[in-house]
Amino acid sequence: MAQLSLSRRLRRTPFSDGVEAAGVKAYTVYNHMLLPTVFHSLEEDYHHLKSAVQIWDVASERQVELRGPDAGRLMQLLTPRDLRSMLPGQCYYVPVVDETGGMLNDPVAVKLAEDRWWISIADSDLLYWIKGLAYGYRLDVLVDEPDVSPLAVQGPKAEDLMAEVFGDRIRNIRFFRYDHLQFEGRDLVVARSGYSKQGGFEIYLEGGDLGIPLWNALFEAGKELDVRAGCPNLIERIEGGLLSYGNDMTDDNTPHECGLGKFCNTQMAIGCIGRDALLRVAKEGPVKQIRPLSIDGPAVPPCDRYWSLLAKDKIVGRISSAAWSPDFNMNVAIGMVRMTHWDPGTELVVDSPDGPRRAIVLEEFWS
Ligand code: THG
Repeated sequence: MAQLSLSRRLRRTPFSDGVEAAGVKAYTVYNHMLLPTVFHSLEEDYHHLKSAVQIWDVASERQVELRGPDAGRLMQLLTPRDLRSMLPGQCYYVPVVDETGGMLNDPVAVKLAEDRWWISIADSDLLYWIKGLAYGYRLDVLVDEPDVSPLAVQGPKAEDLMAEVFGDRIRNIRFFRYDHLQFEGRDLVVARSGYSKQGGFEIYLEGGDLGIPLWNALFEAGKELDVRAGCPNLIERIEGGLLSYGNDMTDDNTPHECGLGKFCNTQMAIGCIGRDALLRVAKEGPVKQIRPLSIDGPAVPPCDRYWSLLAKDKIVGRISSAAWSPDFNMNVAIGMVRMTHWDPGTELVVDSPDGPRRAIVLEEFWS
C-alpha cells in the first residue's frame, strides 16, 4: 500500500506527539487534519475500547465558533432542529442542511452562552458556508475556527479516569451536558459525549500549548485502569449505528434519509435555510433510508467505495460502511436501502469486492 505524504497542509494536532509516541499505525484525514484510525489493530482496539478506557485525539473535530448578538439566529439558520429551548450547558446533535434540505454536516452544537456557540463539525468545510450566510444575511456575528481541540476519553472506565484528573464533579455531568473544569489553571469545557456507545467524555482544550500536559496527565492517572491511546473505532461505531458524514451520507441526502428525523423539528425550526425544502419532502416521506445490515461470509475488506445492493439483479441500495464484528460474529454494515426493500429481514445480494454475498436488513445489530 502507498503512503500518505505528510505536509503542512495536512495539519497536525496539539496531541500528535503523544499519538506518535503511543505507536499510531494508521491515520485518516478529517477536516484537513490527522485523525488516528488504528493503534494495535482494528479488532484489538475494539476489544480494549469495550472493556477499559482510551484517550482519543479527535482534534480534527474542529470547532466553528459563532460569537455575537446574532449567534443564536445564525445557529438556527443552519439546522432543522428547534434550538429555542436549548440552554448554555447543553450539547445537541444537529443535522445541518442546505437550501435543498441536503446534509452539509452532522455536528455537535455546544451552547456556551446566548451569544456564543461552538459547532463541533464532522468532515466538511462548514466554516465557509457559515461565513457566507453571516455575510449574506448581514448578521452581527463573528465566525471563525478557534484554537480548540477536543480530546475524548471513551470506554466503560472513562468516568473513573476522568475523576482521577478532574475530581468527582465530573460524575454529575449528564449525557450531552457539559461543565467547566480547571486544568493547570485553564478553564476547560468537559462534556459527557463522544463518538462511541461505550460512554465517556470530551474535553474541549482551548489552547494547543496544553495538549501534551493534558495527554500526559490522563495517561499518568489511568495506569491502573489500563488506559491506552485509541481512536474512533470502525467496528464499534457501525455496531452502534453512528453515522460518518462523507461515508454514510452526503449533501445528496436529507436528514430523514439518514434516519436523523428524530433530531429535526422542521415545523418549529423557523429560520432554517432548508425548512421549506424539508417540509416539502417530509410530506411524502423518504423513499430510501439508512439501515443496519449484516453481510454473510468471512471478514469483508474495507469499504472504500459503495457496494451495490441487489434484489433480483436490480439495484435497490448500497453499502457505505462495513466491518467484521467479533462480538456479533458477523460482518456489520451501514447502507442506504430503497423503501421497497428496507424492512427488517429482507434478504439482498451485496456486490462486494470479492464477489456477491448475502446481506440482510436488520432492525438493530444488538437485537
Ligand atoms: N463529538 C464531537 N464532535 C463531533 C463528533 C463527536 N464532530 C464530528 C462527528 N462526531 C459528528 N457526528 C456525530 C455523530 C453521532 C454523535 C455525535 C456526533 C452521537 N450520537 C449519539 C447517538 O446517535 O446515539 C447521541 C445523539 C443524541 O442523543 O443527542 O453522539 O462525536 N464533539
